Amino acid sequence: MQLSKSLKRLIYWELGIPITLLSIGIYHGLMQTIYRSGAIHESKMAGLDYYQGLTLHGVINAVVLTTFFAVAFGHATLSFYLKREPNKTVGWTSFWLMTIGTVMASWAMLAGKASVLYTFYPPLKAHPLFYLGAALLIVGSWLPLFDWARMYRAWKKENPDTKTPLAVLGTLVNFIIWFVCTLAVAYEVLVLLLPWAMGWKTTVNVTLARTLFWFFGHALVYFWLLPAYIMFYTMLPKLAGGKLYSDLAGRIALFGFLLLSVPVGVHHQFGDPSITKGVKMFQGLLTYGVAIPSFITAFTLAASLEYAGRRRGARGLLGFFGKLPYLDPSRFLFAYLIAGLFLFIFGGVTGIVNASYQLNNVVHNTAWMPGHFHMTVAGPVFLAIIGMSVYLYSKMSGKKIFLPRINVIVPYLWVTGILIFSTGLSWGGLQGEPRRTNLGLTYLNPQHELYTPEWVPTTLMALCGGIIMTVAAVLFFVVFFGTIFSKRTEIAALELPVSEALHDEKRIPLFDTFKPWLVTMAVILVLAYSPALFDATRNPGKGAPRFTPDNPAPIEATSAAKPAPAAIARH
Ligand code: HEM
Ligand SMILES: [Cu+2]
Repeated sequence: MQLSKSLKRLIYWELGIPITLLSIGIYHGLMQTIYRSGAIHESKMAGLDYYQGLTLHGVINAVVLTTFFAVAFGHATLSFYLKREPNKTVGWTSFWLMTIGTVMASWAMLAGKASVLYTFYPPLKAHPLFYLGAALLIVGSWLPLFDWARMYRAWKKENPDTKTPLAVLGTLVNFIIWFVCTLAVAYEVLVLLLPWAMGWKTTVNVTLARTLFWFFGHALVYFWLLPAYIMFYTMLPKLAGGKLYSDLAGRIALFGFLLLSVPVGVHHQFGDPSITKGVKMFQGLLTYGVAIPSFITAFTLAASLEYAGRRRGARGLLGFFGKLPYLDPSRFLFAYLIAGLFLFIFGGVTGIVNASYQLNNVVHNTAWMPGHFHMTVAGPVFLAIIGMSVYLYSKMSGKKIFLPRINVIVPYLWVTGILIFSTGLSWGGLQGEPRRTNLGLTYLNPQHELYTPEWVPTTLMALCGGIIMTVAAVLFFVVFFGTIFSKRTEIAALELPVSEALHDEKRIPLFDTFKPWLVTMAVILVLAYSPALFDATRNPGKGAPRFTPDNPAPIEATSAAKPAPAAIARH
């Protein structure tokens, strides 16, 4: 399909900006493994301190990259499947809001005025421009949904009896989840944090802020994942040389995510004393509910891959694994997707541990956590994002992939790195190694009284994995920018691999409409979140102290010459 120049340019920028910023994110990832291993005993390097770097790492990799990509990918899938283009004014307005927001927040982080990590929990306080930037990024990412909904309704009118293409359904579900969950964080940022950061309000209800953050924060995880799921369902079977085992399974899974992505955020607050245990229990159970669409996906994809392998001549129970196109440079997207899926097995298993109300106590705030989520967000999500970015760019620009053989091994190198890295972190976590800590200053400094030799092998392992991941990322940058700077040699067109369904069930109206699902979603949300918000407001604990925008220490502490709670709260 041919796209207009304006839309092409929009998608290129939305892919190119975050991948350029990613270089900062990756650099800090490597630095964190170095600081933590005790190879250096410094609080800062190249003018950026540990928490500044960790904030940049989390915000760029997990928020900026994923949001820009989801919007770009949404434009591509809707245009491709509905055979019409989004409104360019809306598209560019959204782009500029997101870009200006990113520039504002990046300035605050690089200037050292927003070292609050990507969760920005009070009483850690950032410069007002950080909060404003985050709000603009979010509002910018909302706009396309309204335009896509308009495109979808127009398409539906012309095709009342055709099933909505799965990729379109997935994109709409994803952005509905995103819209609903970001309402809470927009409220947190604009009503609670910004006035407090400006010095207009004396305090913030910390528990309420955290509860609103996690209303958003778990759904954010699905916002990261759904573009990858769309690729798994609609592209992977085709790339493997087969068909999607069941189209209906994909629809059921997507609506399952719509219902269950948001009302589970309290599972990040099992340790928060203000929230009562009934609420934690209920949301903990709902969390296990999310396992249902996840398992539907796992079985459907496994069956689709088996079908592909058998078509390619595989025999025996598991012979199909040997027949898939792992190293075919012309189908490199398969490599990115399958490598991510493989990591996701471990990401899912470790996630079940986190979701358990009881076991969570063992791993909470330890290195186990980054061990887990580098196998999810830095696993299937990240690999799908970078693989699809270079794929889309190459197709839409008509430029051949630069170094195609290197490109196809990048995902496997990344997986090798992550497996070593995450094993180190998870192992350390089980021995109490904390996350969000520059261990080299104390626990991994032999000169320090807190020196903890048990964490030497675990952090060294994470360092080795981190080096391999960095090499993979650098190779990816070479491929991506090499492709951008090469000459056009082919016809430029937006083309996506499209999987046919093996079982193309007839259209069931319930799975082709949003209304009943949205109503059910609202009911579950009210049930799960009214008691949580009630707890957070009735029983808030101590509020965050008052700050002025220019000083990271609270006013009371400065006047009484006490250490800043902000510095303590990080640890
Ligand atoms: C070379 C690649 C990477 C390395 C070596 C790396 C390393 C690390 C390490 C060691 C931490 C934990 C630091 C601490 O808790 O003290 C961390 C945190 C984190 N990483 Fe990565 N990472 C890499 C890539 C990525 C990617 C691609 C993503 C997401 C797409 C990502 C997302 C995150 C997030 C969200 C955190 C949590 C930040 C926080 O606790 O506030 N990382 N990373
Ligand atoms: Cu969660």
